[in-house]
Amino acid sequence: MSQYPKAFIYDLDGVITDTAEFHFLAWQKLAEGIDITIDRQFNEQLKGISRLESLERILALEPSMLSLSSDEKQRLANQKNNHYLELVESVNTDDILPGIEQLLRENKEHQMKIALGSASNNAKNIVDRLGLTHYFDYIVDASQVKKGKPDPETFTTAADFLGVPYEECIGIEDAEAGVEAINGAFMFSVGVGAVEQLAQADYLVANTSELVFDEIIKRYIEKRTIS
Ligand code: B16
Ligand code: MG
Repeated sequence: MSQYPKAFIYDLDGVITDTAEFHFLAWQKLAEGIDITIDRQFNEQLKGISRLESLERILALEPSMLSLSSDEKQRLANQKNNHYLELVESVNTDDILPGIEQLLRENKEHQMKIALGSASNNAKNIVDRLGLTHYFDYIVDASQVKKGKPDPETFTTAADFLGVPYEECIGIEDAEAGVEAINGAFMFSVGVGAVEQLAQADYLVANTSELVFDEIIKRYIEKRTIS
C-alpha cells in the first residue's frame, strides 16, 4: 500500500469529457467571422492551451491580424467563450467519458486524493454539469496559475494544495502540452491518445475506456522501482 500513489490529478477536456469538440466548433465559428479557416488537425495544437494563447495561434494564420490591439484580442476571446458557453449548455452526466467514473470511484475506495488540473476557466462549470464535483478534493483552473501548460504549475498547484509529494501523484492528460507539464512536475504521466502526440507519457492508452485502475498502479510501481 505504501508503494501506491497518493493522488490522481485529472485533466478535464479530453480526459473527463470531450469538450474539445465544443472548443473546436467555437473557435471555428470565431475564425470564420474574421476570414480564417481552421480544421480539426490544426485544433490538435490548441488542446490544453489557454484561451488567449489559442487565439494568438489562430491569428498567426493571417499575419495582418497580429497587429490587433490587446482590447480587440480580448473581445475576440470573449466572443469565442460566448459561443463555447452556448454549446456546453447541453453537457450533462451522459457526457462523462467511458471508464472515468469507475476510476474516480476506485481512487476514493483506496483513499487517494483527487484533483482536477485544467487550463479552462470554465472547468468548475463543466464538472458541475457532469455531476462529478463531489469526487474532487481540489480543482485547479486557469484562474489559479500564472503559467499554463506545458509549464508544470497547474499540476504542482494541485499537489501542493493536497499536501502530496509530486512523485506520489499520477497525472492524466490527452494533450502534448499536458503530458509535458506532468513530466516537468516529476509526476507519473498517463497519456490518453495517439503516440504521435503523446510519446513522452510514462504510460499511454488509446482512449479513456482503457484507463484501468490496477494497470495504472502496476505501471506506476514499475517505474518507481526502476528509478
Ligand atoms: P477556456 P483542459 C483546455 O482544457 C482546453 O483543452 C483548451 O482547448 C482550451 O483552450 C483551454 O482549456 C481554455 O479553456 O477557454 O474554457 O478557459 O484540457 O486543460 O481541461
Ligand atoms: Mg485536455
